[in-house]
Amino acid sequence: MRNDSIRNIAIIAHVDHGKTTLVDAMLRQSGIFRANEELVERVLDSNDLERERGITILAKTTGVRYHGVKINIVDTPGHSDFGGEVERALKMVDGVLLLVDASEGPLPQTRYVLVKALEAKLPAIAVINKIDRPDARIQEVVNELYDLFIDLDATEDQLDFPILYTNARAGIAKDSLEDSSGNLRPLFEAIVKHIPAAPGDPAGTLQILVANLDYSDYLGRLAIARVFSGTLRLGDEVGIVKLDGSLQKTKITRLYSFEGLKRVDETVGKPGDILAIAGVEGINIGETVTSAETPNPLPRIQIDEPTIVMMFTINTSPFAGREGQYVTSRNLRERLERELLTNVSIRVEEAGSTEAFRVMGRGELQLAILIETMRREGYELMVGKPEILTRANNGELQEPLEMLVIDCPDLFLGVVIEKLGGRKGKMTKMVNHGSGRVRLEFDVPTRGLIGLRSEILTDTRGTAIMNSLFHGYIAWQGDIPTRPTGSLVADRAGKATAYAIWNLQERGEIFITPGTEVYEGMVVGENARAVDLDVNIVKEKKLTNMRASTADEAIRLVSPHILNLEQAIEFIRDNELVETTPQSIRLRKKVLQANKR
Ligand SMILES: Nc1nc2c(ncn2[C@@H]2O[C@H](COP(=O)(O)OP(=O)(O)OP(=O)(O)O)[C@@H](O)[C@H]2O)c(=O)[nH]1
Ligand SMILES: [Mg+2]
Repeated sequence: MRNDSIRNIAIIAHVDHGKTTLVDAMLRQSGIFRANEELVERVLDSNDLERERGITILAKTTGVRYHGVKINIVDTPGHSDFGGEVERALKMVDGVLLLVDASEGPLPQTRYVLVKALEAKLPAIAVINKIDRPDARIQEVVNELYDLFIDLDATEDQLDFPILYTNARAGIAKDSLEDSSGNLRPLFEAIVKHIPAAPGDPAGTLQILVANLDYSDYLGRLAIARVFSGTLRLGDEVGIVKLDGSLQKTKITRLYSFEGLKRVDETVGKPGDILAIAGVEGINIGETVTSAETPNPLPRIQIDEPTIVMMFTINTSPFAGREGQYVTSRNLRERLERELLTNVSIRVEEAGSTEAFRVMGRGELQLAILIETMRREGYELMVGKPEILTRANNGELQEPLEMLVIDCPDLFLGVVIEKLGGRKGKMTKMVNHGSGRVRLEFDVPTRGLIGLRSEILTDTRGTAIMNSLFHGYIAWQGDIPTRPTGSLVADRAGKATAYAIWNLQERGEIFITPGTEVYEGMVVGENARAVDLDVNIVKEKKLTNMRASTADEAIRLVSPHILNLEQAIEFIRDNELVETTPQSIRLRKKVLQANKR
C-alpha cells in the first residue's frame, strides 16, 4: 500500500555542491513565502556555527507541496565528519537527490553518500548542479557519475537513474541542457515521478522510527520521526520501545508536521509522514513509537564506527575558572552525556578518572565543532592531540585508512607527492584535466591526515583542495613522523611584552600578541628547531637601554600567527594540550613546570 500524496527525499552530496542552496530554491518556488518575504541565503543552515562556516552540520527536515503532493526534504551535511547525519537521514526517506558539482564532479563524499544510498536500496535522481559555472564540464561529470555507480556495483535498475541539470542559485532545473526551463518545475516533476510514493498500511500496527532529535525553547525536546505503518492519533496511548528493549507507555499529546520553515499542528500521523513529536520525556534516536499492546519495534539504526579519539578533561591551567561558567568535572560529564543523545556518531568513555573522558568521533572537524559549541555555551575544558582508533583483527593490529583526493595546480605535484609519501600515502590515481590542475588520489592512514591540511595549504600557497573519506582498515603502517618543529614555551607567568616578542620572533613563529597573559608552561610559539625551547616572553627592556625613544619605534613585530581551534588541535603534540574557554584558546605543555618536564 502506498500513499501517493507523499514523497520523502534526502539531498546528499559532497561538501559545498549546493544542497542547501537547492532547498532554498525549492522553498521559494513552492509558494510558502509571501511574495515580498525576504529569505536569507541557505536559510536551513540556521545555527551560528553553520552560518559562520558556510557549511551544514546537522541534517534538517522541511516540507513543500507540489500539486497536492507533500514532499518532505531532508537536507544533509556534505562534510565527511558528519556522515552519521546522512546515515540517519536515509532512514526516513524513500529516495535521494544526489547532487554533483558540474565542475568538481564526484568527490570522496559523493562516493560515501552514494554507497549508503545504494546499501539502503534507495532510488536516486542525479542532479548536476552549478551548470552556470564557467568551468563546468557537464558531460564529463555525467560520465564520471556513471563510472562511480558502476564502480560501486550498482544494479541495472540503480544505473537507470534520471539526470537533471540545475543552477540552484538561480532556481532553475532542466531535463536536458537544451531545455529552456526557467524554474524548478522539472525537478519537482522528477521527484513525483521517480521517487516511490510512501509505503505502509494505515491500518497496520503502529511503527514510527525516531531518526533525529531537535530542541525548541518553547516545546522542549522534539523527536523527528517517520511513520512506517499504522495511524497515530493525537492523544492515543502508545508504547515506546526503548534502546534497551523496555517498553515505555505514554500519550502523544503534541504532534507537528513540516511546512517550509514552520512546524504545523497535526492531529493524525499516517504512513509516510515525517513528524515532530513533543512532550515525550527521554525519547531517543533509534527508538520506535508503536502499539502499547502489541509492540513491534523497527530495527535499530546502525551507523559507522568512530575512527578518532580525543581526550577531554577539566581545565587545570593556572587560569582555570577565570572565563568560563561551567568548569567542574560534573559539568563536563553532563554536557557530554547530553551530546550523546543527539550526536549518535560519537562515543564517550571515562578515562581512568572522573575528570577525563575519551571522546570518539569521525574526524577532527566533528570534535572541533563540539568543542567550539561548548566554548560558546560557557564551558572551559582541555583537549589532547587526536589519535586514531586502531583495532585488532585476527591478531593483526590495524588502523583506519582514508581515500584522499587532492586537487592542485600541476606545479605543486612534486611537493604534494613527497609530503604524502612521508605520511605513508600510496598514490592510486592521477588525472590531469588539462586545465593546469591535477587530481591525485591516495590511500593514506587516517593518522597521516592529522595536521596535513595546513601543511598542504602552505606548500601549495593555498591553492590545493583536499578531501578524504574513510576507506576501511589496513595493517598498522609503523611510525609516521609528526611536525618537525618544537614549541616555544613560556618559562614564567606574566604579560607578554613587545620587546620580548621582538627578540624571539626570529626563532620561530609567535602565537600571541603583546599584552597577552601567559603562565609557565604555556606554548607561545613554534620553534623552528625540532626541540622545545623555554623562553622569557614577559621580559621588559632594561631601563638603561631606553636612552632614545626612537629605539622603541625600531621594534617591528611580525604579526602573530593566532591559531584557531582546529589549527591548535592540529599543532599540538602528545605532551601538549589545548585549553579552551569562552574567550581564549591557549596551548600548553601537559607538565607546566619547566624543571619537571
Ligand atoms: N555558481 C553556482 N553556485 C552555486 C550553485 N548552487 C550553490 N552554489 C554556491 O555553492 C556554495 C555552497 O552551497 P551550499 O548550498 O552551502 O552547499 P551544500 O552542499 O549545502 O554544502 P554543505 O552542506 O556544507 O555540504 C554557496 O556559495 C552557493 O552559493 C549554483 O547552481 N551555481
Ligand atoms: Mg548544506
